[in-house]
Amino acid sequence: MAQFIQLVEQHTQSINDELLAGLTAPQATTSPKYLYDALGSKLFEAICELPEYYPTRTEAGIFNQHGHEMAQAIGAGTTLIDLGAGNCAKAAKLFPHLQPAQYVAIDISVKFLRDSVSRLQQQFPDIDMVGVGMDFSLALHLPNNVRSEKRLFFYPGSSLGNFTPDEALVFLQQIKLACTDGGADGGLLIGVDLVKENSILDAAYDDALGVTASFNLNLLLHLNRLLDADFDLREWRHRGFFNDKLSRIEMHLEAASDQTVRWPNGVRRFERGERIHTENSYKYTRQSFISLLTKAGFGDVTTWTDPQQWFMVCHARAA
Ligand code: AVJ
Repeated sequence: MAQFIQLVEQHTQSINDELLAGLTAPQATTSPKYLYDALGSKLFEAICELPEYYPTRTEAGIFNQHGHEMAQAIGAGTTLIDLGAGNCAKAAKLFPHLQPAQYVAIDISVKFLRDSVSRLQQQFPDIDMVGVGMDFSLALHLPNNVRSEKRLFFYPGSSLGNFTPDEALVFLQQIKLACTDGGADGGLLIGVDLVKENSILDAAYDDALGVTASFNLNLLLHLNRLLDADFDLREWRHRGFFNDKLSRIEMHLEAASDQTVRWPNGVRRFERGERIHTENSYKYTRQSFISLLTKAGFGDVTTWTDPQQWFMVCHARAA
């Protein structure tokens, strides 16, 4: 049986404070982590199937094409630490190549993760598995049953893009520290979405079927539940586009009418056209990302990409 550890669930009070501060700021914002309630995680899985959303498919192609080389660079017997494991499918595909000694799946969406890990454990009964429910964006403190030898942090999907480049640097520095604390031979295997033609980026975050719109709007359902608020979803529109000055996708929810949203300890008036900024997704060039890794203290970087160079997978050593 896979072990499951639930680390410090964020207190209701601090969730409320964080949301209140964000929603009542002149430019309203919410952290992208609130996109992932149980339904949000499912909608994100659906996004990954969309024709316009190239990252998942392109990254999978890179792993299929180069998984063997990656395994050669990394070596067997790692402690594979999956950051934002979700349905654990990406890591599971690497198991035959990597043959990890232990698989540690970390995700904020606790119920979803619990189901994924127990299903995976049945499929791979011989791999020691640990599920950890935690918000690793706050701090990367791992439970002590996580092996310290040969830690390989696996951060696919270009999720690092949710951080600003400054925050990303701090986060990579934390990974680098967690690689080297105790054990040796640590490293990082990370997926990075690359800068490309604007129209391709725009479509990937505003698909014709409207799944990304649903994913974004579902945040309001989640807020209604968390805060006991009264957001009316029909009065909001999805916006998703590439901001090329800042090299990032921005997602917003835009008020379709003047309205007032209320919850027990707060109220916010929105004018028609006013937006809640719900997510950023930064895009890198190969060079800008390698220099970020180097600044964070990683070395010996190997990169793999697809023929169109839309996406990149990097391995780097903490040494
Ligand atoms: C999970 C953060 C990698 O930025 O592409 C997908 C989230 N948002 N469509 C991304 C997302 C809208 C995704 N990450």
